[in-house]
Amino acid sequence: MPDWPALRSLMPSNVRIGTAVDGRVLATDARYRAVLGRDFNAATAENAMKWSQLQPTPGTYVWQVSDDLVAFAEENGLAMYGHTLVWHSSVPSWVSESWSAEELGELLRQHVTAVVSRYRGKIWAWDVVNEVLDEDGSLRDTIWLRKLGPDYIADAFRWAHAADPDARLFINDYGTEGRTRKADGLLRLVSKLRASGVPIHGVGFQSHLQWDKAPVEVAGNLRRFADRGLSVAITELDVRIQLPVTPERLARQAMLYEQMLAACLAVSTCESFTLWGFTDARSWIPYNYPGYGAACLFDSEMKPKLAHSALVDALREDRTGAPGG
Ligand code: 9MR
Repeated sequence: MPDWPALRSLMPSNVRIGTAVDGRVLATDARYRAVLGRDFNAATAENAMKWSQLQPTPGTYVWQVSDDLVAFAEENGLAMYGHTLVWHSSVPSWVSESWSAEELGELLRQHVTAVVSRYRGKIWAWDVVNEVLDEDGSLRDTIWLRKLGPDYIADAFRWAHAADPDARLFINDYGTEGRTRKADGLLRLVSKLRASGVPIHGVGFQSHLQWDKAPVEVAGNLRRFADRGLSVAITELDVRIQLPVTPERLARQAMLYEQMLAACLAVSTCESFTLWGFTDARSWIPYNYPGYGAACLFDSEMKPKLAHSALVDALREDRTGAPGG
């Protein structure tokens, strides 16, 4: 068994430490399962709960990978974070603009209702809508906006709430963790939704970072949302390094991981700190950013990197809450 300090045993009891989980790797890799169950107390399906995975052809749901992940989480004391109900990407090709607005709205309602109902009581929070904003803070031009108009966002929250009234409902995006125009737009959007009584409870900040670029004023930015009565969460943190990996780059990476944790712990409503995968052996980065890699806490041999010990040290020094389990 591994011999490093388990992150989950060091977290304050009111903040979860999570990671994206690749459902197919979970099924086949015992070492992956061991580290997941030991270091983390929350899990997000990296892909298994996306529409294209759950309903690749009309009317036929494929629940297996997602069900297995939820079962693993239950057996190992991990809280499940659901990702994601409404997105413009990873939608099956049969969900297209050839449907009428009314039909497409009904397909979306059915999808949200079916998925949330299946896991009612088993998922503590859902990313209800994902990446609905453009860089300038306006609504992103997607199939949903074009066909259904801007109300699709409020509708999705209402449908999700009806299907599981106890689930915490989040809006999730990238490029919003620091103070950016997009973050300002997000604040405007969630304030409007709250003012109209839409059941939205939290804001997820993905935080896909690069080793040599730090987001600006993360804690202050998160606090703006907390001040409006919303929970906040770091939902998809990783820190990609330009190859080759050097000790200096690993040290910068460790610093960024630590700064993001500190920002979360500094905001009273930050409920979870989630990484987008925990091992360099299984990360989306090399496929999407050629020339970059090594973005996770563990290397491809599942050895903890400097970033892991930086988090351990930071948590041992943190006095903001009692240790959890
Ligand atoms: O890591 C995910 C990758 O395996 C998938 O191919 C991709 C498309 O579904 O999505 C990746 O995860 C994304 C997440 O769902 C939303 N935020 C950005 C993440 C990285 O692209």
